[in-house]
Amino acid sequence: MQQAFPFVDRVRYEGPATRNPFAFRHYDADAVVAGRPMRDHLRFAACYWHTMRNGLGDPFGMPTAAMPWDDGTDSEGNCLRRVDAFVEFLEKCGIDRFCFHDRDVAPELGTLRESNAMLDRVAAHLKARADAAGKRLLWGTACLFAHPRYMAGAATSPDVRVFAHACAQVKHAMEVTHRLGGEGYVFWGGREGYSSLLNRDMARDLRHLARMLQMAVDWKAELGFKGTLYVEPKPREPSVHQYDFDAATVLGFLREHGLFGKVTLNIETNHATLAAHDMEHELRVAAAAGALGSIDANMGTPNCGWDTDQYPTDYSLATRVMEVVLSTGGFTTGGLNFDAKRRRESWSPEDLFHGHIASMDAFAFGLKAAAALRADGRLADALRRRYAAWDGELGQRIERGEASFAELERLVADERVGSPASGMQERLEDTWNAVVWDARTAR
Ligand code: XLS
Ligand code: NI
Ligand code: NI
Repeated sequence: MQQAFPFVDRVRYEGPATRNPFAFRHYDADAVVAGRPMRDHLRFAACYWHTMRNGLGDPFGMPTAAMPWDDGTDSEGNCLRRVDAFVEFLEKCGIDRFCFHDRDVAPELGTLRESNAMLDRVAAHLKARADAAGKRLLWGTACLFAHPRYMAGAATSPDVRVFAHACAQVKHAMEVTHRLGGEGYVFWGGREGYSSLLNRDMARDLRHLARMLQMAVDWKAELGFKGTLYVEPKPREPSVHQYDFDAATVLGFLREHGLFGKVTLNIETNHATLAAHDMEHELRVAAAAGALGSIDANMGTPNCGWDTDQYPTDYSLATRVMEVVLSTGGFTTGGLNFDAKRRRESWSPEDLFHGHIASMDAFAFGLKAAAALRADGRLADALRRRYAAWDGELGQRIERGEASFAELERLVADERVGSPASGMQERLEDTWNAVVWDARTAR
């Protein structure tokens, strides 16, 4: 078989001093950090859509990416070759997992039945190749946003036949995910939103979205699929407003419709920043609800205002993400999926490796730094001290719901309640720097 990436054999760990651009400086898959091998903490996945299917076109320019293994057609032979190239990429880059949309793997044909049949054949090849290479499916999903029928949404389309088609497509995508041993299934509501409220009934749209998710929960049980169902929030783009705006919005929606606990969250960095949140905010909202399922790891350019899906190469960002992940006890079925693409100018196949290598190293650094912050303990101590009074008798009575306004009024009416202790934000930031950056040579 002709290789798609003949310029590299296998990316290996060479340590922080290496000058080899095809080596890891921090990601040492089997090295143990905080009690577990790095690969088990990080659970890296590459995505099929950006890695194999993104030609790097933009709204103003043609695709630029060189993909010598791909003849640009929808033929079955071409789909099968792409599978081979993808698995070769995973093996050479040392990435254990992957994610896909149904339509990344095989094209949309005349009818759903025809599309399903071809997807089944290509997916069988993908399963055989992935199994042989020991690669696992982190999650699958259905593309419910590219075809013109989905222009006004899928589950929230005003057209009931479109809703029905979307459900049928999800049914099959879940089946394929199950067949491939997928650990999860994602709903990203690409166009589940609106561009104008003049032509949309928002309350009805939301009920329809809940109906689709409930049918997915039912189908999961019927299939015997044990993976996790995730919703991936995003506030806008391509729609003006998307119903899955952010983590808090989705959690409220799930609770309202009896889906909480059955569906959890997949949080993406660039979607967080589009919602004017830090990634850490989104992760903490999800974690507080016990719903931090998985992460789409990328980053954006906040002053650009678009889902630029850049590779998450920022050490500081990766550290803050891993701090939250470690605080929840780590991923179970989820992982770090690189929902990221190269810049349009980084068109060569080599750049696919550099994007992933830089991101894997950033997260390996982030993992070590987050573990060091936890071991150091000063930040956690400061937080504990700040809330210490809540552990006293009064605080505990309030938290248990045993206090009333009248009682609290009696308590403070004659007291001069002044300022709380200093928040010491700058000192905490300095401690963070000391542990993450100053100690970096030790790692
Ligand atoms: C797009 C989303 C998409 C989902 C999968 O912005 O991030 O790529 O992750 O449908
Ligand atoms: Ni995503
Ligand atoms: Ni995205």
